[in-house]
Amino acid sequence: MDIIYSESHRLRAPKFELTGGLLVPPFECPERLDIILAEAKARGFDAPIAPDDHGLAPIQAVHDRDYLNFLKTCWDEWSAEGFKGEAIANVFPSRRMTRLVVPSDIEGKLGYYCLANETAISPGTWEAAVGSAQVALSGADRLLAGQRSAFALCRPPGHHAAQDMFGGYCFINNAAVAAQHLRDQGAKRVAILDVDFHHGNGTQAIFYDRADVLVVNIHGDPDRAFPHFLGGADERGEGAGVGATLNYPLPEGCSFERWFEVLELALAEIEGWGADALVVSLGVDTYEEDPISFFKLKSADFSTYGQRLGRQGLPTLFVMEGGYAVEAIGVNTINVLEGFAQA
Ligand code: Q9C
Ligand code: ZN
Repeated sequence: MDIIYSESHRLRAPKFELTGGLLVPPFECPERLDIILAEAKARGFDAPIAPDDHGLAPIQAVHDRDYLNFLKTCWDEWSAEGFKGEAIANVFPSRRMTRLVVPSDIEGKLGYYCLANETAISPGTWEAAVGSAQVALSGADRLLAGQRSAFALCRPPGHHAAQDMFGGYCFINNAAVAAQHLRDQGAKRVAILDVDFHHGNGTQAIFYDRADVLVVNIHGDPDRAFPHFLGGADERGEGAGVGATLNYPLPEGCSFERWFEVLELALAEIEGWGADALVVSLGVDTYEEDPISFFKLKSADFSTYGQRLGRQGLPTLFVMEGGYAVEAIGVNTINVLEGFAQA
């Protein structure tokens, strides 16, 4: 299985994340990918391959132009204001703040486009996010060329990013960009299976009214878990997309046995729907030791479900999302890929 990877992820290196009222070193850090690559090498995977440059057009196919312009210019506008720290949003168009006009002031703009303010924008964030999307696009190209699978080792992650919103460590929705690219290059129906611990609210929002992309999420119940305001079992799509969104929220402490039963339900739905290709939003924050999540998967369980994904028999693009138990992120991620390849 080809691994696509870009060094440009290192440009995303904020100093701070706002957590529990404190500015702490971010959970989503560059070392995550170093550890995954080291494990891939140790387990006999070929050296990673740099992505091809697809430009901005396939990103604009998913995200709003004004939002992308904001991401591109945010840091410069913020620092020109004389602010000394990283760009952290502090005012939002929340309920009963209904003037949905983009402010020209950077503090207003930042809040307009932000869905959660743990995520700081720092210099290089835009370049890293674009590079991450290129990794996903180049992974999709492997499937279009007839390969059975590919691993897009994306960073920053993407599944919380919606058409015009960043947050949850995400800026450009890599899985959505890849799925749209597959559609635009000839795939008729694409399924996205999001196994990250957190609900992929951005992916769901992007495809919510569409019948050509099935979006399936298995995640911590939003009553107890980020992103809190999307991901209920009753969200099933709208308009032409009714039935093409599926949500499986699960409770705190969820065991692998239960999680795997739900994976079987999700895969039966995907089988019945009839996809040409599968995009897996691969977050390994379902791990029992993950510092910000509450499922109980053990490292061996990632091999088990990787094998099951392989038996599904679809051309499959893995797109890296979350996973914050940094010491185990390599083993858990490669267990999924190796299991898949064995099946
Ligand atoms: N106390 C992904 O896994 N909330 N994003 C952090 C920490 C944000 C997770 C709270 C979690 C975002 C891609
Ligand atoms: Zn996550």
